[in-house]
This record gives sequence, structure tokens and C-alpha cells, in this order.
Amino acid sequence: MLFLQDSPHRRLNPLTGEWVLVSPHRTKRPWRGEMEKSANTISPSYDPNCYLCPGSARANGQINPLYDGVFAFDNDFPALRLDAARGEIDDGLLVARGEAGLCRVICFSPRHDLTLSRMAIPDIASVVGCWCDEYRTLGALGAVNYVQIFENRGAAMGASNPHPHCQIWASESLPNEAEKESRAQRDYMARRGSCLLCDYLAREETIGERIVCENVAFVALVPFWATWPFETMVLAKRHIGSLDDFRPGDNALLADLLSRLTLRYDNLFETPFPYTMGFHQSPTDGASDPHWHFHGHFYPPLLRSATVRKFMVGFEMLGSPQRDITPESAADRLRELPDVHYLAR
Ligand code: H2U
Ligand code: ZN
Repeated sequence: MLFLQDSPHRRLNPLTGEWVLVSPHRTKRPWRGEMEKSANTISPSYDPNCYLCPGSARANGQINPLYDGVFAFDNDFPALRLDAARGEIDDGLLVARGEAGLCRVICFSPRHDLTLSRMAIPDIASVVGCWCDEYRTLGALGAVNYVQIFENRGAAMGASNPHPHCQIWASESLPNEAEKESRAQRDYMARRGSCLLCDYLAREETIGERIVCENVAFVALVPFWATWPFETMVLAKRHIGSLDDFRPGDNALLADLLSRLTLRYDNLFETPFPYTMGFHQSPTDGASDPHWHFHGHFYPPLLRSATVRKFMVGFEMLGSPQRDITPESAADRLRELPDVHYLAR
């Protein structure tokens, strides 16, 4: 299919029903725009001014314990509260509803200077174990119907602190992305009698050209419909709906995959690679969701170097997202990188 590599075309994201414009012929265009500052400063392993380090005082005055593994706490500035007012308006045009929920912060490590990409796999497996516990505990709350785990890494993605951490927002409603993906997976299963992402993964395993790395339980690939230059998806190979369906051994296998993917990202431009990542999984509303397939998304903004990022502006804000380098060439580049971290070589 030559047009996919050298001619403008649109690709459909079957999880959202949205199109991305791919313009592979544009990759040689000169760049005179903004250069992001390289973030290659080495952090200390403990920062007395960091509110996430063990023993530090947080903004609300609480003192963190001297934790030595993973540490989870209620966000001191939560976007959602369990005691939100129960208001509702709907006149057909002005529609609003009170939204209950809660927000957590998870520190991955007591070490201020580490990142997932540089943590030992058993330590990342403890983070995965914490995500499983949080998904179960938060999901069991009557007011919580969806649990969104996400990490904003790097100043370029708006992270407020380099200490390795993620957030969890547990909400009453399905957020927009989960809602779109839920509908698409449900419709696909109703139409075809099989799972959208199981079928997609089988296709990608046969073709092979968009796969970045894999182990027996998980695979990382650049989706056919990726919008960010080095966007990837992490897919469970078994048809499981959520972290609640993990078997013994899966925590370490997801940790292994996350380690190999994130250190490839760092190796790409030899810089701590910024991204927003997170997992999409079954809602916790008690309904049966056989159509849901557990997966993660990595959305990194960097395009050509540690200092050149992609902006989603112009046509992308008003029309559709657009990319120049093809998902296939992004996958080639990521796959060929060594899976030893550049700082450890
Ligand atoms: P981000 O780096 O992704 O913004 O996450 C940091 C979160 O930590 C943010 O949501 C919370 C902020 O509200 N926080 C606390 O809960 N306590 C603090 O003392 C500072 C920051
Ligand atoms: Zn810290």
C-alpha cells in the first residue's frame, strides 16, 4: 500500500471514531519555530524542597512518612470531591450535572531523581501492584464509576514536580475518552461478536511493522492511527478488562514492558522523554463490560529532538490532528533503539 508511505491520507482511529491526517511527504520541511529547552539537568536523589520526598511537608502542612517503596495519598488540591453538590440543569441547551469523585497521588519511589525508565523492574512491579489496589478500592466506592490512572512526565507536559509520581482521578461519570472508547468497543463486539482490540492486536502481530517491544503478556506498538509522532499503545495480550483481572506474574510483566518502552523513549533523543501516559479499562459501575480490553496510551510531545516538540494547533485544533512521520517509521526508530538506558551505558 504505497500511498500510506508517500502520499497524504487519513487514517481512522476505531477506538474514538476520529480521523488523523497523515502527510508523509512533509517530513523534509525546514523548522524555524520554537526550540524547547533541553531538560538534561540531573536531579539530586533527595530534594528538601520537594513536597513528594519522604519526610517532606506538603502544601497543606501534612508530613510525608519516611516511605521506602510506593506511597499513595489523597491529593491536597483535588479536582473532584466525594461531597460535590448534587445539582442538575438541562434545558436542552444548557446542561450541567454535579460530579462526585476523588483524586489520589502515587509516588513511585522515595528517590527524587528516578523515573519509570530508570527504576528496577521489581520496583515498577510494586507501582503496578499499587495501581491494582487503588483501582479495586476506589472502584468499590458507590460514587466511583471510573478510575483514571495517568502520569504527566516532564515540564513540557505540565508536570509540577520531577519526583516520579502519577495521579488517579476517580469519577462518577466516564470521562470523554473512556466514553468514546467504551461505545466503540461495545459497538464492535455487537457487530462482529469479537473484541476490537483482540482483533487489532492479532492484525498487528501478523504485520509486525508497528510493534516496538513485547513479552508474553503485553505488547507496545505505535497504533496505525497514532496522532503524536511517537505515540504508543500498551495492550494486554489476553482479553482482560482491567487491573482487577491481572494474574500473579502480570504485575512484573507489565513492569518489564513499561521499563523497556520508557527507556527506549529516553534513548530516542538521549533526554528524559516527556509524555502523558495512562490506562483505559473497564468502568467500575458494576455493569458487565465484556467489550473492554485493558490498555495504556503514551502521548509524548517530542518530534525531532530533545528541543523540538509537536504542537497540536491550527488545523489540528480546528480540523483534525495531523502527523508527518508515519507510524511505521516511528515504530522502526523506537524498535531499533537499545534497551539499555543511555545514562547506564
Ligand atoms: P502533577 O505533577 O501531575 O501536576 O501532579 C502533582 C499533584 O500533586 C497535583 O495534582 C498535588 C497537586 O494537586 N499536590 C498535593 O496533593 N500536595 C502538595 O503538597 C503539592 C501538590
Ligand atoms: Zn522529591
